[in-house]
Formats: sequence, C-alpha cells, structure tokens
Amino acid sequence: MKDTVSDFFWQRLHGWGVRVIFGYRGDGINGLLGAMNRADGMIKFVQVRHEEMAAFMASAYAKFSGQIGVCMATSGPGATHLLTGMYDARLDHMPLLAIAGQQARAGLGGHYQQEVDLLSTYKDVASAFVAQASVAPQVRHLVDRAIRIAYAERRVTAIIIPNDLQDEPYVAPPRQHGTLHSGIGYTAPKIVPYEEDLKRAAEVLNSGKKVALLVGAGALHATDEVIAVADILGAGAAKALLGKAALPDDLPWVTGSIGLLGTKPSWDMMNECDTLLMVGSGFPYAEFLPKEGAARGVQIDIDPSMLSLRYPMEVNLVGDSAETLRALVPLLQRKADRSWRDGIQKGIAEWWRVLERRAMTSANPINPQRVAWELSSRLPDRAIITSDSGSCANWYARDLKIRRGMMCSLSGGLASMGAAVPYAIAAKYAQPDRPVIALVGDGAMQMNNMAELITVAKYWREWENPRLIVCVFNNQDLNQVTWEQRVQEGDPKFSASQDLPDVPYHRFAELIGLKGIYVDDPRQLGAAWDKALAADQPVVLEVRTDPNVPPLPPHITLKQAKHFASTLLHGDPNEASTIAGTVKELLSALLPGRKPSKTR
Ligand SMILES: Cc1ncc(C[n+]2csc(CCOP(=O)(O)OP(=O)(O)O)c2C)c(N)n1
Ligand SMILES: [Mg+2]
Repeated sequence: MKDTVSDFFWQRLHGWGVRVIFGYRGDGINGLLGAMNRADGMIKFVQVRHEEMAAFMASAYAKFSGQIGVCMATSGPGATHLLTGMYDARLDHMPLLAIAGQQARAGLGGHYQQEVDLLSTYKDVASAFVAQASVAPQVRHLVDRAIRIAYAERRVTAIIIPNDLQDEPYVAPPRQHGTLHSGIGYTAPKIVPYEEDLKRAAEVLNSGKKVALLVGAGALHATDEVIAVADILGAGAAKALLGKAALPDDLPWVTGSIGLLGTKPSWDMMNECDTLLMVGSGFPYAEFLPKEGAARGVQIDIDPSMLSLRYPMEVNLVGDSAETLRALVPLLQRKADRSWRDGIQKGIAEWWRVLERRAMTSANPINPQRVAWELSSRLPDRAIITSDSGSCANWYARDLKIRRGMMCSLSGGLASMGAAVPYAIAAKYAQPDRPVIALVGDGAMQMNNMAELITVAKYWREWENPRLIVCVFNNQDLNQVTWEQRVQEGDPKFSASQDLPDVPYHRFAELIGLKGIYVDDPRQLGAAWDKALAADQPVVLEVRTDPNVPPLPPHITLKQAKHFASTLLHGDPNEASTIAGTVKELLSALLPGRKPSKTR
C-alpha cells in the first residue's frame, strides 16, 4: 500500500526524534491513528482521560526531557479541550506541538458538525506557528516548521489536518514554482553576549556590596555556574518557583522560594540588597524585588522579550545562562567582605527552624506543612516532584528541601489547577527510571487529577520504575482561595463556592487497582510516607489536613492584616478559636518589624 499523508506524517515526526505523544481519539484523527497503528510502535501513543491532560503532559514532558512535547486531539471539542495545557506550555516557554483533526475539506465553512475554526482558536496560544494543511505536498514543511520553530523559540505550535486529507496518498512536493522543500534538524546555538556587555555587567556586580541573585527555570542547567558566581560575589540566591531545582536547598546561602509562596530570607534579601542579578526568570511579582532604584540590576535571559520587564535593569544580557555566567566569571572580583552573605546565612538557618516549628505545630487533625516537611527528609535521590495549584504549592515551594539531581515543576505561569498528576505521568515517560511524587489538593483531585489516576492504573505496569505517589491534601475546601479572599479582600469564607464534598481518594485508588493509604493522625504521618515510598506500585496517600492553617505570604502588609481583622469581625463560618489563634500568631510573626514568635 502506498503511504498516506498520515503514514508520512508519523515518519516525519519520528525523523525529528518524537517517540511519544499524548492524546485522545475521535473520527477527526482516524487516518492519523490508523497510520500510527500500522507504524507498529514507532511512536508510543499514551491514551489520556481528557485532552487537556494530554496537553499538560506534553508541556511537562518538554520540561522534564528537554525534548518537544507532542499532544493530539480530534476536531472540535477534542481540539478545544487541548487549549489550557497548550497555554501552560506557552506561559512557561516550553516547546509543544499540538496536532488536531478537522472536518473534511469539502465541508469546511458549512457550519458542519464539530467544525471549529481552529486556526482562529489556536491563533493566540500558537501564534509562533499554526497552519491547517490543504494538500499533501504541504505536510512535510508544516511538520518541519512547526517543530523547528517550537524548539528554536521555545514556543507552542499547532498543525491542523482535515480528516479526508489524512487518508490521501502522500505526494512529495514536486520541483516546481510555488512548492517548498524543507528538511529535518535543529541544534541550539551557543548564545553569549559580547565581551563589552559582559564587562559592563561585571562592573555593576563588582561595585555592589550586597548582591542578591534570583534564578529561574532558565538556570536549571546552570547550577555549577550559578554557584561559582554567587561564591565569588558573596551573594545569596532566591529561587523563582520554576527554578526550584536550579540550586539545592542544602547550600546555606540559598534563600529558597520568593513571592507569595516565598520565604522571609528571600524577602529580606531583596529589600536589603544593593545589586540584583537575575538569571533566566520571569518571576512576576515586582513587589518582592528591590524597590525601583534601590539596587543596580543585571539580567541574563535567552529570550530578549523577558529582559527588564519586572525591574529596570542597568545591563541586559541576551544569552544562555550557563554560557553567559561562565563567560562572566573571569571578569568578577571576589568580594573580600563576606558579612552580607554571613547575614543571609544566619537568616536562612533561623528560617528553617521557623519552618520546622510551623510544621510541627498541632492542627486539626494534620498540619499540611508537616506533610511536606516529613516528605522533605525522605525524598529519594533523583526524585521528580510535581505540585498542583492550591495551598500545597506553598508547602512545596517553602518546605521541600531539594537536593542536587532532583527535578520538580508545576504549572508556573498559568498556575492552573489539574496539572500535578498529568505532570507526574509525563515524568514517567521523560525520565523512566525516577521515582515521582505529586502533591495535590482535594479540589484539584476532583477537577481532573482523579480521572488521570485511571491513566496511571492503565500504564504503570509497563513503567521501568513504577514508584509514583499522589499525595492528596484532603481539607474539603478550596483553601488557597479561601485564604486569598480573607486576606486580600477582607471577605469571609463564602461556603457556597469554597466547600468541597468529602471523597475517599485512597479508596478510589484501591478500586482501580492502585495502593491507597489514609492518614489522619500526625503521629502516623512519617510512617505513612515511608510506606508509600517503599511501595513497588503507584500509591495514593490521602492526608486529612487542617484548612485553618493559613498559606500566607512571608510578609503581610498592614492593609491585608486590617482586611483580615475585619473578616473576623464580619464573622467567617470558620471563626473558631483555632483560626483566630493560628492567624494572630502568624500575623505577629510575619508583620514587618516583628520578630518571629516562638511557636510558629
Ligand atoms: C483551572 C483553575 N481554576 C481555578 C483556579 C483558582 N484556584 C487556585 S488554587 C484554588 C483552590 C484549590 O483547592 P484545592 O485543590 O482543594 O487545594 P487547597 O488550596 O484546598 O489545598 C483555586 C480554585 C486555578 N488556579 N486554576
Ligand atoms: Mg482543598
């Protein structure tokens, strides 16, 4: 049989190194799936429960493998379901290719069933490249461009293929006017700034007495270089959420996370520094960076559009973070006075003690911080950790001490709920030998992570390392937003929008053939983690956590404190002594100018 467009399509993707795609079928992609079946395992098809999950997986696959992530859906509803996961990749600068089916060419424009104008639908998220194939000879360059652009610009691209075209015989572009003759292949260039710009940066960094670093996802491959520069400059370093694995937390000058989910040492360092070096980060919250004019700034980013966006930098360097830092090192002078760094280290040592005290504070029944704290010391080497959006992201950001060789990620820029389990599944394909741990709120479980446990049940037996733990924080509340409403708006909890039904997640796991562990006693928590980590199959570890432990920022403004006080006056449904006690204590620990209290 002569190759169809679909046979050729997969051969071309294979030529580009694609070995796995995440998707869900429909008659809009019948031709493509028929051809994939004929190709007999050339590319692995991972069947998800919902197309959005396929796109999250593709995004996470790119994050954990460094390769393009590919997802596929049928025309109409399948294609629109992909969108949120595509935006996840877009906002976190990941290369992702979405493949969507479309109705037959003859019917297009006819308000036909499942006909959606996908070029328009994808135009924003895949603005770097989106095209709908019309004829067979076009398919080759659509694949080549979509993948090359995705890699080169770290962008989302999309190819839409009408279903009747998928079954047509493949025709190579003839050698005639109006045809394209494209090829396969992309290797990233070495991008380093000019020497004179490096010298300008070095002048700023050498003049500073109190240098602060902020590293993000762009520094994940530059750990040694960041350490070298920070040591020379006697600097401390904060980590944006997506850069959590860029520096291990056992280095005494790493202040940990920054921002709403951040730490007090990061907050203090940014307020007191006189020089800021930002590396590969799009960290969004400017109020956590130095006050404009208070520090001289240098930024390194591979993407020029991210430069001088959060803080007006004096020197903006376009370059790969590792290469650029390496080129900077010989130009930097070692700071003889180490008192700035000593001060940072003292603050960090105290902060880890504060975190431990907070984690060990009793709660009803289990303090959610303790869930992350107990995991931290038990994290297996080379573990991959994912988190959902919700209060667990606070504990993930602050309490987990990451060691070298681990990886971790979440939906960062989009901060979407529903990403943790699909991210964990993708990790199994990107890094098959590693143990994976997902932290998830109960709301996020109910949204779609529960359904994706079925995907885990379907595939885990074929994984090289079947260890995958989904830790559910069951607090029967959309807790992160309950607290945001209280603190940011001064509103009481709105039960109608916040209360969640209680679901036995561990029993659901058992029902579908996974292991389930339930814990509602803090004394059993450590043993529960040990059991989950020792299991040779996927586990759902359900922990009954207290919604009255506030996931608040490391500092709280007086305005927010006032809002909160007015909340209590208005009468919050949870206005019990626990909540008042917990929060008052926390406020007293965190308000600027106050000393941390003893118990929290
Ligand atoms: C798709 C999506 N919808 C809504 C939100 C807003 N949001 C952020 S966190 C959160 C609550 C999450 O609740 P849960 O998963 O139970 O975690 P908890 O905060 O209770 O620990 C909500 C609704 C979001 N980030 N993403
Ligand atoms: Mg919850």
